[in-house]
Amino acid sequence: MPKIKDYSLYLVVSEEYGQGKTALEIASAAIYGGVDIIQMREKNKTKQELTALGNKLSRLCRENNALFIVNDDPFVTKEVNADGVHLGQEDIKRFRLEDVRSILGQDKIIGISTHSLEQFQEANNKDFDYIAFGPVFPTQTKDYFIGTKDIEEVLKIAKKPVVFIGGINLSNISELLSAGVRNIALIRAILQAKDITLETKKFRQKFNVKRQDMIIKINGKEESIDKEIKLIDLISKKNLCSEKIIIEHNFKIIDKEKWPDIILAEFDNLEIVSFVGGG
Ligand code: TZP
Ligand code: MG
Repeated sequence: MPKIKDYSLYLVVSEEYGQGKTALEIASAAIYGGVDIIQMREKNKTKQELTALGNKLSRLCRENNALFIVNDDPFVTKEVNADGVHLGQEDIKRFRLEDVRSILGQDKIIGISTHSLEQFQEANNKDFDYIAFGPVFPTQTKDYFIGTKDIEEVLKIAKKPVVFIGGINLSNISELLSAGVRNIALIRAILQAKDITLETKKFRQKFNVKRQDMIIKINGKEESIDKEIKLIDLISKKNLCSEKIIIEHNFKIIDKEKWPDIILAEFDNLEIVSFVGGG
């Protein structure tokens, strides 16, 4: 199963473009608006600052069912228990992909930036979990852009999710979507918006597909979880010890043997009671 779902809205957060807002403020406003993935891309922070911020962003994303990716550094990624790392072309000269994989393990996401069809082809044959391709449009971050001419070929040959990036805004996103693009990464179009939540919602609406998650209540609190997830899979995703919990689904206690049969639906009510002890 790909670790990045189709129609992901991916926000790259750098305080330097945030017009005075902190990374945490930006990320929470964007998550509230419907962003699926947050990347911490802070080029001017010390390792200590990155770890402190990374821990907070990691928790925020986990609590809100968003993925959290750390730019540049697999060690910080591991330390803050992020979902993955994003590497640039320069980073893969510093780190061997095999080493990054063994630092992070199979379950974590390793993404890579590519800036040409050749780089894309190379990355496509390696152990990356997603590939960013761009800049597709002019952007202040880079002094060049690739344009949209290679998008068709990229999508045709892609063996993993592709995230398009660079100069994407509400006016040009439709061109990408009609070309078959599924995942979009943004910096300025969201960071420089007055109302980050509202702007994110506008991008989300452009996808014109429902989010692939739904709201259910767990112990009285609303949570966003994967659509049509099985109860048993939710339990393992939450790292709950099945020996030490009792589950009430829509006000009925469910026997453990029945957990694999229950598919959760929007607005379901779950009570998960943990107990300690045992023999
Ligand atoms: N890599 C390719 S383009 C880019 C990066 C990090 C910057 C994208 O920023 P913006 O503001 O969305 O153009
Ligand atoms: Mg980098």
